[in-house]
Amino acid sequence: VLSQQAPQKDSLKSFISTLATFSGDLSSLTCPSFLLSSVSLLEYSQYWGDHPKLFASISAGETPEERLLNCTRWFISTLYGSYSSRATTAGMEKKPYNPILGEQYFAQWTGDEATGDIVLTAEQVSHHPPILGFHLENKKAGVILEGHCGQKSRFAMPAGIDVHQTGHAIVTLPNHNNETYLITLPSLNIRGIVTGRPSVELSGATHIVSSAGMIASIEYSTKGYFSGERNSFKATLKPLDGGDPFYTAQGVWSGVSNYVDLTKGDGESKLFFDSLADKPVAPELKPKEEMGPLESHRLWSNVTHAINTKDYGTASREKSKIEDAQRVLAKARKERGETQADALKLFVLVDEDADATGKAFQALREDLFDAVGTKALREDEKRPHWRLRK
Ligand code: 0T9
Repeated sequence: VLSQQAPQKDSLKSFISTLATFSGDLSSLTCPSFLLSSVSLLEYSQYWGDHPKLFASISAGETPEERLLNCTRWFISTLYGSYSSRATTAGMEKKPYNPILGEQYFAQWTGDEATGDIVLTAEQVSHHPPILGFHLENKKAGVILEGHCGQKSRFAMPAGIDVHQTGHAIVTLPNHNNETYLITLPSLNIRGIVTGRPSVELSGATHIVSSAGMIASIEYSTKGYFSGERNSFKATLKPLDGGDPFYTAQGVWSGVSNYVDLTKGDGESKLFFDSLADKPVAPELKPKEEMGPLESHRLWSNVTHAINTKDYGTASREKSKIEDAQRVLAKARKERGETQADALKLFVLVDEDADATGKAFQALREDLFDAVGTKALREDEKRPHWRLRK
């Protein structure tokens, strides 16, 4: 059903025909104005922290099995914000701003005595191709999450887009002898473009490999294969040495899921996570006047104001100003013989094995390879990583 007004229908039609010649870089897509969002993609990194209690709970597990279960639950809790919240609240997925190189986003969640605070630092670490770096830390609980992500996309018939995420996330627990978890990022499909109401579905799998020698494999189903519902998943937690699974969890990541402790033998199914009851917690941001010129809200504020007042002419002019200034900077950088990484203020580019986290990553990637084969982390992962500057 084409639910849009006539002018929107026209722009939607021509948009869909341009999709057929789509190059693979989503950031270069020109969308009809009703599909323009007024947030920067860099801000999406805040979904990692939107369940602060579950984030803190990762280190609270008494055994490595329990910590892997808590890590899996926390990860499942981030999916609603990341992949479903925009389509749920705004009615559709919209195209965020393509962050500029070195763009910054800071946020914080203030917890209570027991939970501790989370501090989020994010920076656009590459513009060609677009890659964002993120770092979240709860010092009190002893949970660090860091990683980077980019996207590779292709047009998929009929009028959908398949998105593969490059990059990964790593959880480190300093109070558990630096126990480390490598998390692979799910693939997604953008559906509903023809009807003018794009939304995201997850496909494939996420693997969480822990340095304690165990793995959680989360499989997504778009067709309701597991439960007949949208956004279903099924997770199996087991030792890497081929032993029996110790937990399973399944259900709907944007709704209710349950888990079973297989070591108990009673098969009793308990509540795992209820996304409808346990809503995302919005982080605190500093006032815009106190933000630096590279911080997303301040940087894009003219474009945001224009989009929010539906003044799309001004929006596109203001956006071009930012992009033109970027081209000038990129040219000057090239002339000085500098790389993109030289322009970063918060993160640094390091060799994969430059530090303990990098070495842990390499070991976990080998474990993952042995456990599930090549597809989980592809060759494009064998490249330098970004770390928060010390
Ligand atoms: C990292 C996340 C990522 C970013 C977004 C594909 C997408 C950009 C990348 C992968 C976060 O941790 C998780 C969630 C959603 C992903 C976005 C969904 C989406 O549609 C956009 C792309 C760039 C578009 O905006 C395409 C335009 C579309 C709305 C109309 C066809």
